[in-house]
Amino acid sequence: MKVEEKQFDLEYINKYASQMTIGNGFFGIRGSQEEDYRNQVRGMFAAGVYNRPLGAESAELVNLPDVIRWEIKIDGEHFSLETMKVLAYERALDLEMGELKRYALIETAQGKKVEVITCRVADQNNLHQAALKVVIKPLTEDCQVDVKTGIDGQQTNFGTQQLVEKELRVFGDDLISASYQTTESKIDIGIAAKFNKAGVFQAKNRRITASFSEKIRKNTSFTLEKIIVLSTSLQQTDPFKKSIAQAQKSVSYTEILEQSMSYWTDFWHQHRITIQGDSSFDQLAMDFAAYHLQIMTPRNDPSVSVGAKGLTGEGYKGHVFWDTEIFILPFFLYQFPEVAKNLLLYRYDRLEGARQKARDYHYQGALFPWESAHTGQEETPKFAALNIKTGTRQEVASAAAEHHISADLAYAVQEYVQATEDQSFLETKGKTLIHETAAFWLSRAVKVDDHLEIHRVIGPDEYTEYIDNNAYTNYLAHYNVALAVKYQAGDPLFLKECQNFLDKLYLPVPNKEQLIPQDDTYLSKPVIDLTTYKERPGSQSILLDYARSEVNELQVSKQADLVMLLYLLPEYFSQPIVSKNLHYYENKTIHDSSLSKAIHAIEACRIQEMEWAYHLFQEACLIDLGPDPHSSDDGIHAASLGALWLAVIFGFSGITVTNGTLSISPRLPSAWEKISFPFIWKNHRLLFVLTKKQIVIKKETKETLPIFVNGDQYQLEKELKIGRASCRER
Ligand code: IFM
Repeated sequence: MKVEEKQFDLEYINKYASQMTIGNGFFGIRGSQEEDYRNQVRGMFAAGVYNRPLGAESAELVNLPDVIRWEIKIDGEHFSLETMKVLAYERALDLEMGELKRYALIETAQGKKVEVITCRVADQNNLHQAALKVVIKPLTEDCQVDVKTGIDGQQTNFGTQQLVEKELRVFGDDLISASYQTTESKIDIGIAAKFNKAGVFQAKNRRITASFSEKIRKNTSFTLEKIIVLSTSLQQTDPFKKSIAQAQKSVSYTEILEQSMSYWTDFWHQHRITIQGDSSFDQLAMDFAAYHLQIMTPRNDPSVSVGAKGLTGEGYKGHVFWDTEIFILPFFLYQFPEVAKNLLLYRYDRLEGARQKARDYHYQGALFPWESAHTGQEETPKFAALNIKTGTRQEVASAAAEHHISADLAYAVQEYVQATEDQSFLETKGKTLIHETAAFWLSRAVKVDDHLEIHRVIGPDEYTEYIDNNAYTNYLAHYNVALAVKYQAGDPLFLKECQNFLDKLYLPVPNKEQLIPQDDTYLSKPVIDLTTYKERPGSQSILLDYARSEVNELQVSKQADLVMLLYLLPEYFSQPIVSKNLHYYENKTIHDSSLSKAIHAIEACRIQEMEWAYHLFQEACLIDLGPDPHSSDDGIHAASLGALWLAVIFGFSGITVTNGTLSISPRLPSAWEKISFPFIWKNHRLLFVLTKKQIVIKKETKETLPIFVNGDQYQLEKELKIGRASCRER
């Protein structure tokens, strides 16, 4: 269970930094190299620490002061993987231990061979803490070692300074500390670092450093440990004092590593999807996804949510999208239901921002921001990057028109309530979320003759802007309003209006070719050959040949849109319709968003095109783990990692959860012998073990649980074993 970097390559430096992030849902520290290299982007982020810098139109997840830089000199020569002779090199993020470790054997200019090992680990119990270590061992001759490290407030978000330095202090000869405040959001940050040796301190230009010098004899080691404590005023009063107090009683690197190992051992034991089959890469991809989902998501803090890059980079300014509720939340819902609830509470607590946005656009109810940060107000930048040829900026229309997010949240509330039967949440918060979002749709629809339509929206496919009757949006809006009726979320007059909406809203149905139109005009637009663009998914290379406005007039989808609808509401569409539409829309979809391929894979599973499904799944696995050197430079693709989990559970394992009922109908790809995974459903912890010949479902609780297997209903007591006869062979 390791993500490995076999050789140092500057071209991949930022991709590995994102992949090899350590963290614990409270903070993330990018897996950057300890030394400075050209174009390397360092990063430490804490959930919810956003700031809107002066003159900026939206808040950014603050790139906090750097703590991981080690400036190492051996006999006065700067340690560098670029300039020194490297005899051996290996770096790996060990997912079983949560530790990132680098081994380098170098030869100095004087011909001395020296081992340099650096490692770091995030504390999983005390979430404010991380541990770092460097071990330097001369193998051939004695040498002089100098190491400098510290807390570096010169760190910026791509040049934008977010923090004001308040105080720098040292304590004794082994503790340095720094206090900062974000410039606009006024969040206080305290960072302290405790060493296992006495250092010489210096503070200059927003940096506080500690230097250590020793003469090291051949075959003995210089070992320096640095325990970091990070506190913020979001959780604690006087975070500066708290970080110092905690650092003063901090423990050793080994102790933090041991508790991290024990945490991850338990995590893998309780929550791992295990795949036995031809390719060990599939298992690695699933472990990578689960590891990142776990470190990107706050464990017990409803005041923060998950950004599109988790806590691994500055991409999308750390903003929260529909990615969280539709792609990431299900992993938590079926593994850690309390965490899923917290993600919904984050939205509930920002209802006022959503109400305000609805009012601003002259609608009723709650229109959630397309991009959200700490306040709950809309954070989507109004314009994309400057086109340096034309000097113009393309408008980002998502805030104004990508309204499906409100229905997506209502959908997630229903998923949560269905899986947990948490009546208390439904009564106190869920119904309000459903009511407010339904009220938005009532005001959003327009009357056309005797029916209602929804005009000028952007569906999930962001290449088609301001279109009418996007099927995804209309169906999800309908679903949202139907939930209001189901739960009687409103007074009789409101419920009557809801019923009228449900009766009158136009829902696109299959045409005579069995195609559901993605929107009113999509199917009448010209079709172009997408082969070259589909060969480079995620690159948006079509925009080099066509202007956005031209793409808008073609049958070209950026990402799963109609197929997303098929995925979310499987009970609405028959297999032949799914098949026809999946084939059609796959040919029109470039997959320029990472939220796409895994969803198409799930639908391919549902029509039992297993080789195709597996191919799409494997391609989705490559989004962060593939050979493209820059695909994840500014952070991993959080929703895509969530979608991989969805693909295994709702695609290959064939789980469906509709109308409060759990069903399974597995269809393993030929490359897999067996998969097993835990799944929490209505407070029962289930364990599924699936092979091509047998389905085994186990549970520990006493009460009987009804479950559908391959269409037949069973009563699950302790264990259910269903053999070959009722397993569909594929
Ligand atoms: O939310 C997504 C959107 O669907 C496509 N563009 C990227 C966003 C953040 O991941």
